[in-house]
Amino acid sequence: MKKKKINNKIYDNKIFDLINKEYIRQKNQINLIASESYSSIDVMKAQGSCLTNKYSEGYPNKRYYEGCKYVDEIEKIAIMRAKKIFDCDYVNVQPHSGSQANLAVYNSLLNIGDTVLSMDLKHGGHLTHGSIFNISSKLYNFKYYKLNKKGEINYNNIYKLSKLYKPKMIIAGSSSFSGIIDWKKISNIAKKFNSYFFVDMSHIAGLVAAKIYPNPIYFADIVSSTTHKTLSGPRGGIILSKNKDISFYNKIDKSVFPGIQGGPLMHVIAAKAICFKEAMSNKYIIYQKNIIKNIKQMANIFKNRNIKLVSDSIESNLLLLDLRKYNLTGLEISNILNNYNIIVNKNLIPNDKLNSNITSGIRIGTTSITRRNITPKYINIITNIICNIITDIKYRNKINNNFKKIIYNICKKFPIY
Ligand code: DSN
Repeated sequence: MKKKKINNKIYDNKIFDLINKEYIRQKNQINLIASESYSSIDVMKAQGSCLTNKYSEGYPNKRYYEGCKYVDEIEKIAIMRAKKIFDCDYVNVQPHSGSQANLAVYNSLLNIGDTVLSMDLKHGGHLTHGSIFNISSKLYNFKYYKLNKKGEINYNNIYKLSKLYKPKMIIAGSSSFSGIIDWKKISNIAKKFNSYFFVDMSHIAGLVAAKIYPNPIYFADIVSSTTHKTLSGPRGGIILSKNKDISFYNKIDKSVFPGIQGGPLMHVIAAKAICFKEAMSNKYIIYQKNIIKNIKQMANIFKNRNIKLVSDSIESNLLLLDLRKYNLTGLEISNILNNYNIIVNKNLIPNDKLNSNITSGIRIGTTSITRRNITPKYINIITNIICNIITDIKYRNKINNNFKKIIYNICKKFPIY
């Protein structure tokens, strides 16, 4: 980036140089982190706009500040578009993140100490679903369900645990589960035991928007999501619901603001609105379909090369590899792949004996490579390179420059913007 001299203004070369380096990193690396994507230029423009200057505590037409005429319009449009793509009648677009959205949900429907049943973190759950490291487990009494040996959700286990603990809330939604979650089954269990059914659909929201993954809104009392994973919008959160009464919706609004947040990030809400509009296009639907096509293609290659998947059911944006057979940890292989400019994250696998800093698995997602339109021919090449590195120690001990060059050329061929 050229250094500009702007009179009387402080120009922060250091930070802008680092931003530029990060852009070059994103351009020149194959990103397989399942929870990331590339937002559009328009989404980024909105996030870098003057809206960041505006305080607008409250909700459209009920603000604590003057000067909210335009931000009111923006928030109303964001809500209207989200209602349309997710077919719901309530949306709160203010949560600053998925974690904030989830905390707001708990804060609105639970009392401190209430019992909540969620998926075990090691089996694909999320930190904010009651991990012992997260405030949620300090505020509420979390119990956990697990996957079975085939990596499937064990609905009988959910039933039994619900019978035993009578949770006030059951949570579904996962960070590393690759199959289809049967929302109806869990919803029926929740109804039987008079529990709220809460779905965190962060990973699959783009697939749901494109109508290629079942929409949990028809079964859950309340749904949260991030807007930056498969949805490919700005970093942020939303809360959705359908067929509830106004007092239920008011409770959620109050829980977000003033319950756990102050002023909304209007620049991010504008970016969310733009992302929702993008999500209505045919191009977006094709993009989401290709995410699944590409992950299935990768899964088949791993299977053919005898690399173990935690679950054979691949119906979303991601898969999880079990590396124990190679005497490799997730930490080791993610570091080595990083040296080849292939970016993945180490990930716990069910009943992992290693801790979350080391892990026995890696998670691989196709949201980003699909966003840059990498075609099946090159997905095949990338996946086989990963397989070679996992299965052959010589590629781990010494970087193979030919592989590295291939990765570099694929990145050049498929620009991120
Ligand atoms: N940390 C995110 C993920 O990678 O799945 C979830 O918030």
